[in-house]
Amino acid sequence: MHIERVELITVRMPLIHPFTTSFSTQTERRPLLIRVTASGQSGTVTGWGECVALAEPFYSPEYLEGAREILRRFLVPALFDWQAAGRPVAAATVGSAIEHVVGHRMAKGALEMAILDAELRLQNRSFAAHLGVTRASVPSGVSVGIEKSVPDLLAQVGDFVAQGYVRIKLKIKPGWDLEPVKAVRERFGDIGLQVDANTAYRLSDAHLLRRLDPFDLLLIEQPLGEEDLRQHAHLARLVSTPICLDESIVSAQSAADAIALGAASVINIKPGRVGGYLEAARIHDLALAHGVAVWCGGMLETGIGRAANAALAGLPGFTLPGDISGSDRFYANDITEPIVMKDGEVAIPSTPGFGVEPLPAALADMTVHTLDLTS
Ligand code: NPG
Repeated sequence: MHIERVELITVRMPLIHPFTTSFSTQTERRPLLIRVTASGQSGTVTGWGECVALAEPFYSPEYLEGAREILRRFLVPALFDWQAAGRPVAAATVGSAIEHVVGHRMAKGALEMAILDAELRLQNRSFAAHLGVTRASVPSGVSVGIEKSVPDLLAQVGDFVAQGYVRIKLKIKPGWDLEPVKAVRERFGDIGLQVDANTAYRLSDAHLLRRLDPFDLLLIEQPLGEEDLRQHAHLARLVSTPICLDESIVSAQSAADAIALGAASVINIKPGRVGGYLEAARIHDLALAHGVAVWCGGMLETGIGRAANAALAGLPGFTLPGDISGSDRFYANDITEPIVMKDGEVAIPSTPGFGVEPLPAALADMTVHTLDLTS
C-alpha cells in the first residue's frame, strides 16, 4: 500500500445534553479525524481514523491540540520516512514505524486506524471479517453523566430504558454515589447497572464503595487512580462488586500486570486509550485466556469510531454490553450516517473497512481546522 496523502481534520460537534463526569462537563466534542489517501493493486481508496483525545488533558495526558501536533511533527513524517525507505506500509507495520515516539497512544491509534481502514478497503474486506467476527450486532449500553439532581437523573435513565438500552452506566463521585444508585435500582428494578468513578476515590474511601455492594452492580469502573494497581487489588478484597479498570489499562502489558495482581476482574477496552484496534484485540485475547471479562468503552465517538467499536465488541470475550450507543445519545447530527440502536443492539457493519465515512455536507459543515501533511 502506498500512502499518497494524510490530512488532519478537526470537527466540532455540539452535544445534545451536557455530559458531566467526575473530571469535567463537556458540552461539545472536537474529534480529530485522519483522512488517508492510499493506493494499492486494486486502486486508490480513502481511509478514516478518529482520535479520541479530549480538548483538555483531564482524562488522560493527551489532548486535542497536542495530538494534532504530535501527528504533524512526528508521527506522520515518521510514516512517510518509513515508506520512503522502501518499508511496507500496513496497519501491522505502523506501530514499528512510530515506536520511537514515546507515549501518545491516542494519536498513534488514530493513525493506525486510518491505515487499517484504507488497507481493508483495498482488500475489499470488512473490519469484522478481518477480526473473524461473525455476529451481526452487539448489545448496546449507555453511559449517563452526573446530573443536577436525582429526579433529573431518573428522567434521563427512564428515557434510555424506554428506548431499549440493555445496560445503564452511572457516573459517580464522592457525594454522588449511594443516593443515585439506590434511586435508579429502586425505580428501574432488575436492569443491568454499573458505575464509573473515573479515579475519583482513594483506598481510604473503601467504606463508601462498600455501601454499593447491596445493589448488585455489574461492576465498579476505575474507582482509584490510574497508577494504583496494588490499591485496586486491595480494594477488590474489601468490596464484593467486581472491580473494572479503564484509565489504568493503556496496553496489553498493563492489562497483564493488572490481571496478575488481581487488580481487575473486568477490563474496559477503549481502542484509543490503548493505542489502536490491534492492541485492543490483543488485550481481548489476553483477557479471554485468563477468564477476565471485557467490554468496549466509548469516548463519545463519531459514527466512525462507533462502527469500529461495534465490530471489535463482536469478539467472543466481550461478554458485557459496551458503551456503544446510537449516535443520537450524544449528537443531533453525526458526521456519518447515524449509528442506530434498535431493540437494544447496534449493527456491525459488513461493508469494507470500518464501513462508514463522513457525509460530505456534514463534514463541510462541522470542520473547524484542517492540515494537509502530504510530504
Ligand atoms: O458512550 O461514548 C460513550 C461515553 C462513555 O462514559 C463514557 N466515557 O470515562 O468512560 C469514560 C467516559 C469518557 C468519555 C472518558 C470521554 C473520556 C472521554
